[in-house]
Amino acid sequence: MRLERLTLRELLLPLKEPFRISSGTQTSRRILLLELEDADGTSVWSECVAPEEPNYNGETIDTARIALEHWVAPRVLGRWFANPAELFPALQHNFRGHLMAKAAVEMGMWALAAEQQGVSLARLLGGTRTEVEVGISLGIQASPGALVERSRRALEEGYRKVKLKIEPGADVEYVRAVRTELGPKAPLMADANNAYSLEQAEPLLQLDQLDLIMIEQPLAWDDLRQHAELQRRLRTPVCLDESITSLERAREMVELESGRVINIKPGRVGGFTASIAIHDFCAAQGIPVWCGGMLESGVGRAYNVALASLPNFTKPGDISPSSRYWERDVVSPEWTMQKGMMAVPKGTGIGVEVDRERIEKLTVWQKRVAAGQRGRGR
Ligand code: OSB
Ligand code: MG
Repeated sequence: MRLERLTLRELLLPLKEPFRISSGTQTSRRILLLELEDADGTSVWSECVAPEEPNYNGETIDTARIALEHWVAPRVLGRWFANPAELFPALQHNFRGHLMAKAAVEMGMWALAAEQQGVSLARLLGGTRTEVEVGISLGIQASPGALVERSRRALEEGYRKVKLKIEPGADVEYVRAVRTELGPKAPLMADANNAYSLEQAEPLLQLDQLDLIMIEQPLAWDDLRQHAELQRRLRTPVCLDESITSLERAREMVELESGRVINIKPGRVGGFTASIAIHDFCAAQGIPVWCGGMLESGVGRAYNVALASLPNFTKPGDISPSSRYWERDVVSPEWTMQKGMMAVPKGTGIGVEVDRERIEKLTVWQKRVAAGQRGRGR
C-alpha cells in the first residue's frame, strides 16, 4: 500500500451540552479530519483526536497539525508499506511523542487496507463482536442533584456504564448521591483526570466504599508508581488512561500493580498496532480493557467501534451514540444505540459514509499534502 495524498481539515462542532472535567471545560469541539488517498483513487477518512488545550497528554489540535504536516506525512507519503502494521515502527523511529498525530495516519492506513481488501475495519483488526456495549462519560455537573438527574436519564436511555467525572470538591458527595438515588446495582465508575495526589487521597478512600466498577486515573497523568501505592489502599480497581501510552507502560502497570484495568484510546498510544499489542498483552494477563473516547466525531467513533469489537474489550466503552454529542454528526448513518449496544458495521472499511457537503460547510481550514512534496525533518 502507498499513500499518495493526505488532506487535513479542521471543523468546529458545537457540543450539545458542556463537557467539564477536572482539567478543563469544553462547549464545542475543534475536529481534525484527515482524508487519505492511494494512487488508485481509493480514499478513506480518519480523525486526529488531539484536544484544543494541552490538558490531556500534552498534544493539541495545533501541535498535531504541525506534526502531521512536517513529520508524519513526509514519512508515509509515497512510501511502500506491505501492510498497515509496518506504519507504527516507521513512525516511531527517531520520532518522539506526537502519538495522536501519528495515530490519525496509522489508523487511516488500516482503514485504507480494509478498503483495498474489501473487508470491514473491525474484521481486519481481528474483531469478533457484532455489537459493542455502550457507556457514557458525564462531565462534572453544577450540583449532586444535577448529577443524579443526568445519571438517571443515562440509565433510562439504556447505557450500560455511567462514568462520573470528579475533582476535589465535586467527588464523594456527588457520587454518593448518585449511588443512593440510583441504587446498588447502577453500573457506576469515576474518572478524576489526574486531580488527586497520594497526600490528598482521602476522597478516594471514601469513594472506595461506593461500589464503583473502577476509578480512572486519579493521580498524575504520567505516573505508575504512586498509582501502585494507591491501588494497595483501595479495593476498587484502578483503571489507567493517561499513564498508558505504550505496551511498555502496560507491562509496567502489571509489574508494579498500578492498576487492574486499562482504558485503551487508540489515539493515545499511536494507533491500532499499539492498541492491539496492549489488548493482547492484557488478555494474556487477565486484565480487562475497554475503549475510551475523546469526544470524537462520527469518523473517529468508527475507529473506536472497530477496535472495541476485539475479544478482550470486556467492559462498556465511552463510545456513546452521535446524538449524545452533536445535533447532527458528520457521518451517515449516525451512530445509534439499541438497548445499550452499538452495532459494529459489517460493510467495507470504516462502515459509515462521510457527508462531504456538510464537511465542506463546516471546514475552518484545510491543507493538502502530496507525495513528492518534502516536509521538514526528513
Ligand atoms: O479522560 O476519558 C477521559 C474526554 C476528553 C478527555 C479525556 C477524557 C474524555 C472522556 C470522553 O471521558 C469520553 C467520550 O468521548 O464520550
Ligand atoms: Mg479518562
